[in-house]
Amino acid sequence: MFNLILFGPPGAGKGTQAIKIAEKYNWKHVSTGDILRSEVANQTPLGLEVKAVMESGQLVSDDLLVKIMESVFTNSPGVGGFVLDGFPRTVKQAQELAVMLEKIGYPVSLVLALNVNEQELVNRLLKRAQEQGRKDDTEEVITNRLVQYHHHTKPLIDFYHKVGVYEEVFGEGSVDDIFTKLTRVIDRKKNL
Ligand code: B4P
Repeated sequence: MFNLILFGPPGAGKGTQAIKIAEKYNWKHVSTGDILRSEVANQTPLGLEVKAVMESGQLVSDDLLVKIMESVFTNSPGVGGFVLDGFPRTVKQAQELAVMLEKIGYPVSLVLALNVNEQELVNRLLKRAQEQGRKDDTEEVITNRLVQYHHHTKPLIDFYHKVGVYEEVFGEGSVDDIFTKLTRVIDRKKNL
């Protein structure tokens, strides 16, 4: 089983690339952002709990995310690989993920980071705001999401460097060119 974490700041293109990667390798795409947004849209108890947090650009609590991911792994028998998109986002989540993966017997295979400069991230998210009207894509909330990223998520680079699974790809340019670069790294890792 191949466990890929697609990593990067908000707007780096994780969701965009995760869909293509999951399709190419027939792996399961797990976007915690999508899962949470669907809970909000359906007004479930979980959705009502996280709505305000998400709309302010804060991170949802580690405990909730771990529960969501435990249920994903429990309900995915026979899956050949996972593309984790948006999880883990804190060191605590990464530690909990290691415990969950130990239970299924396969560790993280690769953490692939999309490296995009900050002005480009903001431009992309503002453009998405115009196209899709996501509540967390306003200028103020984007700034907060980037602060959260630097504070809580960026330390994972060091965490996964130490594990020996971290690699980076330049995430600017066409979606297809970036996809080609990502699959080159994945194929190299798969064939090790
Ligand atoms: P996410 O849904 O994960 O939001 P994201 O980081 O903005 O998405 P991504 O980087 O995937 O951007 P995308 O590909 O769409 O999280 C939203 C919120 O959920 C968080 O703020 C948090 O509150 C909560 N949450 C989720 N997971 C959590 C966790 N583990 N712990 C705690 N809280 C959690 O790309 C962005 C835009 O760029 C798109 O419009 C796309 O079309 C465009 N784009 C992509 N590639 C491009 C390219 N090469 N060139 C130009 N534009 C490109």
